[in-house]
Amino acid sequence: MTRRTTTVAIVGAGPAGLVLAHALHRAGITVTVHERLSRAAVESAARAGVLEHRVVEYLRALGLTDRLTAEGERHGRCEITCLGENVLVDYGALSGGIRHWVYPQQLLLRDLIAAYLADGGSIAFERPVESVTVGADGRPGLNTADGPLTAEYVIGCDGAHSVVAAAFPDGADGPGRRYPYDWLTVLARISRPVEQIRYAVHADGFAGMMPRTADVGRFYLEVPAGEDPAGWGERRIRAELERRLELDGEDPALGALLETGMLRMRGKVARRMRAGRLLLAGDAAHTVTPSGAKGLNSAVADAADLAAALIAELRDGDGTGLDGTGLDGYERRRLDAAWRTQEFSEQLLDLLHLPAGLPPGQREFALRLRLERIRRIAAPGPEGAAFALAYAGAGELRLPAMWPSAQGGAVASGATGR
Ligand code: RFL
Repeated sequence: MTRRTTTVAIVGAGPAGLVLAHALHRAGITVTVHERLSRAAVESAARAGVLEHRVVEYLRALGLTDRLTAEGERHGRCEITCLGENVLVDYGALSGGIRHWVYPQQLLLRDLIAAYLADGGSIAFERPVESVTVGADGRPGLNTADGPLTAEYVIGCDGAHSVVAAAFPDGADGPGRRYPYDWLTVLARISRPVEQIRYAVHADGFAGMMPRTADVGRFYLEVPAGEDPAGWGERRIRAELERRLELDGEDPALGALLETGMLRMRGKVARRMRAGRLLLAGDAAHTVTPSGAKGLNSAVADAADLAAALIAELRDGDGTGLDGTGLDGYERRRLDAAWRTQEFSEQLLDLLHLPAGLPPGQREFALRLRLERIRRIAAPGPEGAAFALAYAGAGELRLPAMWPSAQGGAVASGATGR
């Protein structure tokens, strides 16, 4: 059997893997992408839907936003309800015009896959990577049903249970937190689009309503950690959502519940994102709760940084990067960014949930304190601006130096550094 080789072997065709594959392929680097699932499965799993400003600008520079900007919606306001008060956070205005795009993750993946294949790239769907190896010469490889493949670099974009992370000689595992609550997740048909994200801070637990498409919304309900979904029938879910979110005639009416699930709430950051020629990006290195809509966005930010660094390394042999932006600094840059993201998400979680086990008689006090913080982030001033910039994803992701729009100096991490 002939020995199969490639330059960069990417494991996983999620947001991180596909964005990385695009950028490397456009730079003329030989890439292979292995994905465990079928193309149909990748293109149909409904997960995230809120894209940061800087992520969309990056995708735009890669020419990947035609459908996104035609079919997606711009959002610059959210509302937080607490103790009967509905506080509008106009983060688009507070940040000086930085807003989100709402576009479901599965549609983005569909677009990325179609564009990559049209560019001459190929993806091995239904080809799980069974194991990752490192030869005596330090050269990595992987094994699939098609046999072994060796590469210059193997990149783990394979999500929270990464086989690439598992192959790090000293492990990649880092500290994590299991939150004292879970989120019941609901995808529901709605009578009209969700105009803006609504977070409800409530004595009986948080609830959230997020936009997705014109007739589908994403809903969240806080439940105790480890809650059995069997106890949550459709009637109970509807009643709790309507009560906690204070849905009235002005809001979208809840139609059929299309999908319900239980999200075990965890945050985790790997200790390492690189071991020699093995590297990690996205959920393979860090998982964050959906509270601030950062998971997909962080995955793309990792991929953008790694693409620029790998292109510099492979084309110019520049691992250090004259300006400190090379492959050698990838792990440090992205672990720092992952911790900034965790910290942002943790602050938001703390705002949205009451402390675990708080007796009912003390909940109003805790809610009133939260209302104070909500009003502060909604008000013009340094705190409102800082929240708005971090929330909407201000700044720029790094384009490879060779990209036409990167001329004049790439920006490593932008204003918020996440
Ligand atoms: P992914 O998307 O998990 O992709 C990893 C891919 O790797 C494949 N794979 C393998 N392939 C080959 N061989 C193996 N051995 C493999 N093992 C795994 C998998 O099949 C998969 O296709 O990781 P990536 O690229 O790092 O992207 C991460 C994001 O998908 C994730 O962070 C977000 O979905 C999180 N998230 C949200 N993020 C946001 O930014 N905004 C949101 O509003 C948001 N909402 C959400 C979310 C995640 C959710 N769930 C289900 C966890 C809402 C939900 C409900």
